[in-house]
Amino acid sequence: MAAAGRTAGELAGAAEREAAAWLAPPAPVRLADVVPAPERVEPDPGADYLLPTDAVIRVSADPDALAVGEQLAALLRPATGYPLPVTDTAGPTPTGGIALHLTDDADLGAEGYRLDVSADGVRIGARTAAGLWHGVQTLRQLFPPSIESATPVGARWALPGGSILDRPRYPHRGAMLDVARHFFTVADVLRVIDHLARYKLNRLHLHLTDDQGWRIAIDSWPRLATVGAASEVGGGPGGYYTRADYRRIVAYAAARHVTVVPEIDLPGHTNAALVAYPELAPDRTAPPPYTGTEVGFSYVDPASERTYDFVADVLGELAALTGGQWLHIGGDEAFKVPADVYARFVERTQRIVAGLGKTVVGWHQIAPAAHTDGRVLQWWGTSGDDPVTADAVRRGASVILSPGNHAYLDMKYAPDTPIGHDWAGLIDVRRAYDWDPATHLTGVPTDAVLGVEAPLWTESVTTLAEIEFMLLPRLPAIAELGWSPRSTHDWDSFRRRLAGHGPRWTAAGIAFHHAPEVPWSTPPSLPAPRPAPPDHSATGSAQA
Ligand code: TNX
Repeated sequence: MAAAGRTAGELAGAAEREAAAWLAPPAPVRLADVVPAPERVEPDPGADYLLPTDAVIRVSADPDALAVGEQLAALLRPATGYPLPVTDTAGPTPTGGIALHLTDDADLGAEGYRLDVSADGVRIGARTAAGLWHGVQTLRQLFPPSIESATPVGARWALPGGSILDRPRYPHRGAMLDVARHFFTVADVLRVIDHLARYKLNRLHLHLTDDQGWRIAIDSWPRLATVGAASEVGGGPGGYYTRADYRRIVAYAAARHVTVVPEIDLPGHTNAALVAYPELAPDRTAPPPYTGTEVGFSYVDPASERTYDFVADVLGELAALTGGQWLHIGGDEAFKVPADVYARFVERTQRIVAGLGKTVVGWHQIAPAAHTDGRVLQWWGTSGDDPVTADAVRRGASVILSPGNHAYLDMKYAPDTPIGHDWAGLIDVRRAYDWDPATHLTGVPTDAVLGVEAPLWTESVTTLAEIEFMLLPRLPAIAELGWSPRSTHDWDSFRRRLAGHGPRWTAAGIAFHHAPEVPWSTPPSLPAPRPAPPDHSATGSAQA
C-alpha cells in the first residue's frame, strides 16, 4: 500500500534509506528535546530520517506557505551545503524529502502544526503559514546543533523519528526591546526578531520613545527625529529609524510571523519630545537633553490642545506604518501628573487609538482609566496582587504578564552579573521559568490573560552581544510559559532541554549567559560583556 504511486527509483531510494537507518547510529537529538515543549510528542525510534543530499522541499501551492518553504531551505542550506530546491505541489507527500502542507485540520488552530518524521521523510501540516513556520522552528531544533553553522559542516543530518502535535497556550508571546535608552541599529533589531522566532514568540514590542531619545521619524513633527533622537543614556549619539527603516523591521518581523507592537510612552517619559518641541512642555520651555537613568520627571502638558494634536499625529503616522493590530501608549511612571488628570489623558488617548482602528495597550498604570473596547494592560509589577488591575479586568481589560520579578530581562542573573538592574530582584533562569501566567495575578481569571512578554530595558545594555547575553537563556523560559501547556511545566526537563541549545547558539555565533543552573555540555566560548560604566547605575545597576 505504501508503495502505491511510487516509481521504481523512489522505492529503491526508500529501501536504501531504510538500510542506512538500520546500520546508522540513532539521531543525536531526541524528539522530546524541543524548546518550548510541544503539546504532544510520540517518539518512534525505528523511524529516524536521514536527510539525503538531493532532498527536495515540497510545499502546498500557496504563496505564504511557499515563503516558509524557502525560509526552511535558507536555514538548512548553509550548514548542509545541499541544494534543497523548493517546489510547489497540490498534495505534498514526503518522498525522501520535507513536505510542508496546508491542511484544514481545525484542531491545529491559528498557529498549531503537526510534524511527522519517518524513515521516508518529514511532513509538517498546519492550517496557516504561521503554523508551518512554528513547525519549521521545531524541525530546525531536531537537527544536530551544527545545523546552525553558517558554512558547510560534514555531519549526518539525522532527525529523530516520530510525531509531534503542537499548539500555543497563549496568543500573545512577546519580548520588548527598549531602543530609546540606547539606540540599536535595524540589523540588531532584525537579529532579535530571529531569536524570538526560534522560540515561537509572535510579538516584538518596540519601546520607541523615552526621556533619553525619540527613535522614530514622524513627518508631521520632524524635530522629534532631528533633535529628539540625538541623545541616549551615557551621552552617546543616539539615532532613529526612518520610515523606511521601520517598515523594514515590520516587514522582516511579519515574514517571520512576528507582529511589531510599537510603543510611544505617554504622558511621561517624554523629555526627548520636549527638547524637540518645547510647546508640549507644561512651562513651554525646552529642557536639556537627558542622558541619565532616573524616571518619572517629564510629561507632555495634558491641559494643552497642542498635546492632543501631537498624540493624534504621532499615533496616526505610526498606525499607518504598522501592519499589526496594536498601539502601545506607555502610561508608566507619570509621577508628576495628578491621578484624575492622568486618567482623563489616558481616556482621550485611548479614544485616539480606537479612532485609528487599533487596539490600545498600556502599562498597567492605565488601569484606572475608563474601559475601551479590547484594551490590554501590561502587568510589570512585582507582587501577585493588584486590586486596581483586577478591577480594570472586571470592566473588560485583558492582561499581558511581564512581572518585573520574573520576566524582566534587564534584571541581573546574579549579584556579579556585569550589566543590568536589581530593583525587581535577581532573575536566574529558574526564576524566569518557575511561575504560572494563568494564576499569577489575584482576581485576574485565566481567560483574561492574553499571554506573556519579556521586556529588555537598555539603560545598561549597549551592544547586540549584551542584548543576547541578557536574552539567552531566559527568553526561552518565558517562551515556554507562553507556548507550552502547563502539564509540560517541569524545571528539570526544561534545564536539560535548554542545555542542548548552548551548542546551537555557539554554532550560530550568539553570545549567551552560561547560567550555572543549566547543565551545559560545553564551556563558555564567548566572553561575557564588559562591565557597564558607572553612569549607567542610577536605576539600580550599581556594580556588585
Ligand atoms: C521601570 S517597567 C520602567 C522603565 C525602566 C525599567 C528598568 C516600566 C514600565 N518602566 O522605564 O527602564 O523600570 O528596569
